[in-house]
Amino acid sequence: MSVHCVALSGGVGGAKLALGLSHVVPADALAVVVNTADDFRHLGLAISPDLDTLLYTLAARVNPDTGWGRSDEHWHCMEALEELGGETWFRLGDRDIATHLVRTARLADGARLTEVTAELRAALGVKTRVLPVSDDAIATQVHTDTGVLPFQEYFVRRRAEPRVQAVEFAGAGDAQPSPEVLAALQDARLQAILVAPSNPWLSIDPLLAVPGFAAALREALVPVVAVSPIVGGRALKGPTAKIMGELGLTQSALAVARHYQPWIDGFILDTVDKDLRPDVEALGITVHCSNTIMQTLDDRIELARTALDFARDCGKAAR
Ligand code: FO1
Repeated sequence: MSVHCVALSGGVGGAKLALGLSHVVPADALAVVVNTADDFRHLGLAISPDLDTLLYTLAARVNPDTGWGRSDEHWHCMEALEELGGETWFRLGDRDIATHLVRTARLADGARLTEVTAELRAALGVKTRVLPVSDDAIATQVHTDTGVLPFQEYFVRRRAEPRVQAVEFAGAGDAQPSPEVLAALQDARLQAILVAPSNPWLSIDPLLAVPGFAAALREALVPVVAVSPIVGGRALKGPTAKIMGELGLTQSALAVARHYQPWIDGFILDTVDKDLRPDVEALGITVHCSNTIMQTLDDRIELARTALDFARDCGKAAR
């Protein structure tokens, strides 16, 4: 029997696990709930970076060098934009722009982001459900030593260099999870919820900041298992460890486990962090140690299998 699974994901790191899961879980039994707080309007276009990273990865059309954007990309539009003195700090490839044009037009027609994403997914031949956490706008605002910056200004334009003091998810408190997300979490066949090794503070926290999503997660009667995005004190991708330091946290997988402790049942530590096992278990969390570095497709599939097996074995903690 197939395992019914919901995965929570940000962009590049989450997409790797989602791809692994898509190889071991039948498409109708897998839904990936994706962060939308990185979304923004740029050059008049509605850009949803994490949703697109998931779609392109699952469609085997992602740029293998960056993990975001499309493979076989051309940059004629950016070159022409530069000539015209337009803004080029956020690199939009020609093929990628087509996605943003379709999304922008469909949203202007009144379609929900979930519907547009389903249409793009169908067009790209992706069978796995890719679900924005909400159809309502959520926008990460990063409070830094140089002022409050919209997420992409902080992350791309300023290369995540300013020191982070706090992270705010504007609009999240009033946002509703989409009906599709609630249905996935309330599906009687659901057996596991997996938290991908995405940035807890920038990619997973915005999901939890949507009150109806946090409530549905708490009410789900299945094990919630997180994969650590910190391995040997370093982030698998991006500025997670840097931000942890700036927020006054120890740069270790233990701090991630503490952050997730109120709502997870199991935690996958990389083997190099096996010495942290007793400290994580002392939080009331069941621990599994395995390789979590996903370099190849086989690594992604292996970690997906490991996480599903572990979720089945670890059960639901009494809280
Ligand atoms: N990340 C960059 O570091 N530089 C870029 O110019 C850039 C452009 C871009 C265009 C489309 C897209 O879907 C993603 C893009 N990203 C870029 C990645 C993205 O902004 C971040 O990785 C995520 O928001 C964080 O998950």
